[in-house]
Amino acid sequence: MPVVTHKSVPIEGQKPGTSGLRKKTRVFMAPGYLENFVQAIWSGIGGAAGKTLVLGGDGRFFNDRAAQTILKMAAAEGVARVIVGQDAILSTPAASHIIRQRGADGGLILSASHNPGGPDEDFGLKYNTANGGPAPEAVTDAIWRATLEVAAYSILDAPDVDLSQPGERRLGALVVEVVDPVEAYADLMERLFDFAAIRAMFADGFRVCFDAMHAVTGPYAREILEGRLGAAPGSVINATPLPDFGGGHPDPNPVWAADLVARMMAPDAPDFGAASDGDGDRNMIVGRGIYVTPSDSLAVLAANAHLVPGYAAGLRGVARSMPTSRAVDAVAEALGIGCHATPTGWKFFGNLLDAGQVTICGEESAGTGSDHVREKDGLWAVLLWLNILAVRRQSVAEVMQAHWARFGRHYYSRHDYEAMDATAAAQLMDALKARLGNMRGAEFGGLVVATAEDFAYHDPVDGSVSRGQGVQICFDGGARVVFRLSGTGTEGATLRVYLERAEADPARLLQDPQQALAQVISAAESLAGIARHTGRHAPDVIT
Ligand code: VG1
Ligand code: CO
Repeated sequence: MPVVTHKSVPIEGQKPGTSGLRKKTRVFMAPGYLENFVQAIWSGIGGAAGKTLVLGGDGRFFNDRAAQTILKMAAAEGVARVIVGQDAILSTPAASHIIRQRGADGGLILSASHNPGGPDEDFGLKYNTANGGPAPEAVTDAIWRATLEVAAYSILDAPDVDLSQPGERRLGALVVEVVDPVEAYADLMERLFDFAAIRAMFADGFRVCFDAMHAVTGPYAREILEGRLGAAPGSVINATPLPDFGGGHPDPNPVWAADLVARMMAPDAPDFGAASDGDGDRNMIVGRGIYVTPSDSLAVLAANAHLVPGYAAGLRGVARSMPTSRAVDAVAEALGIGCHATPTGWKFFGNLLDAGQVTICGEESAGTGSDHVREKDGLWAVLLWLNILAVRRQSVAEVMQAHWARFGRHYYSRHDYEAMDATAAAQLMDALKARLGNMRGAEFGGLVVATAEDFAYHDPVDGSVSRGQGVQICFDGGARVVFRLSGTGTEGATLRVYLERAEADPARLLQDPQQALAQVISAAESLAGIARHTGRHAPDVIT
């Protein structure tokens, strides 16, 4: 079969970083565009000839076509073996696991995560390295530079490979190994958690509702929760992955998973509710009558992980992204273990996990994970919660109240202003940064600034420094606000405002979070002048 060379289409705009390249699907579908990025990946990783790679995605529109293109380009490049999920499906954590388990050189993951899918929505591609985690900045920068130089790409002129059944196929000299996307991952979960205890809890009548949001975790949750753990049939809803995720955003938060939250607040609610995102790396946890913020969930998991077989030896340390609430810091302090604050994005946890400095990490955006893979992992968090509940024999609400009574409560919320004019958003951030030096001691909405900084991260493992990771303003008394621009949107700019206030008074642990944060919210507005800069008077999404 001949290798042919075509002209590629240059990639313009935002530099692909943390989450790879995310663009409108039609942009990716333009002839030569996806191919430019794939050719740049080969070049950015120092050539892929002779290597073993993992390939799979979240099943969104164009997933199947993109996988065929990548396989034919891998064959032209001289890649030795590609391990690909059946029908080109792999959740992000499952792909991370297979890279590690099989000792692969890396992997290509087709996903735009929580962004909607379809011909007029979003598509994405990212590269993970041999440790199973998102490529570090040195690699993503090399790939980005290569995109600017690639003028042509090579592809094998061959018919599509049949990915519908497990087994080995050949594409020229390339071995295409099609694997069951769920099995190895489900086996890993079975090694980490006490499946017998969770099974017994389900057998006792414990009811769970898992909303797969028509995204990739459907088959995983069905096999693990209903299959291996014996949860009642129908416990997993929206379980069939659809190319457009049924028209919604596969983003597990109270806005996009409103149906699940409503079900959990109803009188006949199940005991436990959860949802996951497009590519299966995030999670939302809801108890009967109680929504658990991702920051609180991270803290509860860190405080209770020792109850579970995979973490019985205790935690080496924990890490959170800087905007994530400091609830987990309080747990780390009580446990006497280290607590790291990293920039937003999972790749920064990789070095700490590889160096054995942390065991559990998480982000306020509903990503939690551990050293079992090098990605955040939605179903893992759900199973860890279920195992903890099976051991503690308490409801989610009881676990939360006990946690707050012991560690205090960190009221927390994120306000997102989406699809804003990119220039206005940049001006808002620049104006804030210009004033950071004079903020100390100044009063905003009744709160006095204690520290104000443009967050820079000094990686304790490799010494690298990442600057400009968000404006963090802490007030006297412990309240905090963080401003940053999203790096994953595909339209205009998204401003994220993260708001936090710690409460230790036992009589004030059960307030409505938006009310408990009212003063911090008004301080944020007077600090940044969001309405003045952008004309927006309220956020689009509150989580
Ligand atoms: C968002 C979240 C961030 C997360 C990233 C990728 O980034 O805030 O915490 O790591 O998405 O998650 P941003 O730059 O839009 O704030 V996913 O589930 O896309 O892999
Ligand atoms: Co995701």
